[in-house]
Amino acid sequence: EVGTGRVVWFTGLSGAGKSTLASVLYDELTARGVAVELLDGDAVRENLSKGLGFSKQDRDTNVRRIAFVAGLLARHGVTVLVSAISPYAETRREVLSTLPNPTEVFVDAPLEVVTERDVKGLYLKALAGEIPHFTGVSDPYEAPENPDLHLRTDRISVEEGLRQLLTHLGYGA
Ligand code: GGZ
Repeated sequence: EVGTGRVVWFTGLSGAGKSTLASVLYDELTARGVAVELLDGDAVRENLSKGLGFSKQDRDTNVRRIAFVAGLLARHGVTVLVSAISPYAETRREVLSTLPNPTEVFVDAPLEVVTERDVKGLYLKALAGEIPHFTGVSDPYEAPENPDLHLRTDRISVEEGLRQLLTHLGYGA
């Protein structure tokens, strides 16, 4: 292997705070001079996974593509932050097992909380039946049973989440 990269994989419901936490971690690591890259669900689906939908097969394809790219980067010393719902436990387990130095971060807020937040108005639409296969509403989310880090974003601030991430990853506060 070349370099000492790693993959930090954020999983959780839409609106739980994956992108927010990945983004503040990205900024902090960048400020510390770490070579870091962010593979965020939205950007990935606009580019690498354009045309994929939300069936189990398409979500698994999306997750496997992300893991493939994350692995290439990590093996060249990059710290890769992945933010994707990645709802299927078995698929996460499978792809994480192929990645160097994987960390699974469960970004967790109860469905009532993310529905209440509804940053993008998607839950309102999903609950009205306007978005089929919406994770947590009409499609499964299989929570990690043993995540490396479990962040309850309804109980802790973004700053506290960042602090726990940095500590867990060995960067101190
Ligand atoms: C879940 C959906 C759906 C459905 C569109 N189910 O909060 P967002 O808006 O910005 O992020 C969600 C994103 C999910 O893409 P991922 O690539 O992370 O999902 S997966 O890992 O399962 O492949 C949400 C939006 O797309 N979105 N339709 N039906 N989220």
